[in-house]
Amino acid sequence: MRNQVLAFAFCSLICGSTFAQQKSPQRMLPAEQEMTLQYGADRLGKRHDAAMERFRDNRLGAFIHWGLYAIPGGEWNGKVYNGAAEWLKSWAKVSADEWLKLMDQWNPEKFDAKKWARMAKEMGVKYVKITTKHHEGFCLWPSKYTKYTVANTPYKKDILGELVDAYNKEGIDVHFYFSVMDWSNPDYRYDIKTKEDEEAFRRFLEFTDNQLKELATRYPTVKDFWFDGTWDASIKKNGWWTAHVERMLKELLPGVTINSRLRADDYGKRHFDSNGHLMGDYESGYERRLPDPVKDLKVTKWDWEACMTIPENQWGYHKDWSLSYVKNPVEVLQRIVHSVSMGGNMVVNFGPQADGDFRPEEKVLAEAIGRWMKKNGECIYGCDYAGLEKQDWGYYTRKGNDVYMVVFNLPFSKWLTVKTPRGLKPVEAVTLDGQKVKVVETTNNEYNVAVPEKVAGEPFVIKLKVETVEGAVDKYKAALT
Ligand code: H79
Repeated sequence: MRNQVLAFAFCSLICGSTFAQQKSPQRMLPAEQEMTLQYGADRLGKRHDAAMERFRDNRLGAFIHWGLYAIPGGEWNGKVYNGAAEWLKSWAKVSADEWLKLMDQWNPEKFDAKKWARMAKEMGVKYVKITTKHHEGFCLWPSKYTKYTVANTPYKKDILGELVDAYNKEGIDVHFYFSVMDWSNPDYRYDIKTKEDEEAFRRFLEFTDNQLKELATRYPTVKDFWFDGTWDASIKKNGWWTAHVERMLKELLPGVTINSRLRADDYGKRHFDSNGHLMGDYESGYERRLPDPVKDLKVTKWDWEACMTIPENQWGYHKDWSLSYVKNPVEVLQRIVHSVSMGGNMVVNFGPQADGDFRPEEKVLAEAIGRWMKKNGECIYGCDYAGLEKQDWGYYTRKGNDVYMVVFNLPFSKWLTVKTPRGLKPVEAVTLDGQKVKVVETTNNEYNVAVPEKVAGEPFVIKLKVETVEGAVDKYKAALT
């Protein structure tokens, strides 16, 4: 201890103020003081290649959580657990052997990949993220590296393969969810404390590499890998491996996108490296929550994707949704629009039943979202952060000179306030069903946009054509000085 204190005092003397910064790798350092990292971000700023543009323009996706957990649906030995259904093995303290016996009951007789793909198409999602393997370790594809796969169930068939084909035929991109943490593999470690742990975990990482290579080569149309279960100390101590996986997949599948959650750097810093730069291609930390539309505008600097459940916290099928609040279609829409308004994507989760069908509540929700997207999808697909100050009536999204006002709250005044940055002027406003809407300038860079005469009893959209005025001065602000 005394030596450490001395070392600290000595280092403080010679390094001066930079020492404090270097000691804390969490902090964003000025460029000239950045630490050298072998496994940090390999790029600064957003990717702009065609595959990434497509990822971004898609904007709306669906998550599918389907695994053995769908069979008990949150209930074990007569007790219903309200924790996430896909974590039931953990809540009910079931051994891996006992849990994996559920494979004998895996026989989803109503499963029809084409129906799933049609449902996604009708909902207006442009991509689907499928759990190839969740924490339990059960694989939806016939992996040759483990016996815990669909091939060894009464159903036998390659579910993942059927889904990839069916979604692709509908023009829907397929993304693979993959949990690194694997409760079925005895070589998995939560931490590395002994030589034996080190050896076991090395075998585990090799097994994981093999499964990932297998997925990439069996299903080469996959567009994205979304990693989960990467928070344990064992993985944080092996940041090199997460960088290696990103590189390996990108070599096998040019254009593939990878989420930040996979990554840890040389110091075990996750998502953002020790210099504060995003690792992977997009930030994936917004799970069941969203950035604040006023305070968190920093997120518009990078790509990001949020995901959310329909009840409070159920990803896999749970038999009793009455145990928590279930979002209605407008609440789901609001989260979709909120994400796009801040330059992000939104993925809405579905947890299919063990029989291969979707629960009625999910079908109703998918249809409602689909109906709205058919009318209003123009304000979602290919849209981005608009750069206008948030107003209480709803959200802005933007595509070039089209600014979309997505109205969720009708003001008593019947006017929607719009404040534009200096030099940006609205020239025309129309609803998406073609009604012309009045715009009145109330003061410099502030406008009142009329609530259209006919509005349906649901969120509606006004398209504001804007024009950039060269050399404009902010007269109002100037007058204050
Ligand atoms: O697949 C869905 C969830 O099952 C998974 N991600 C989504 C997409 C997920 N599982 N857990 N989490 C997300 C959050 C992590 C919680 C943890 Fe813990 C905190 C892991 C370790 C500490 C809770 C407490 C679980 C174990 C201890």
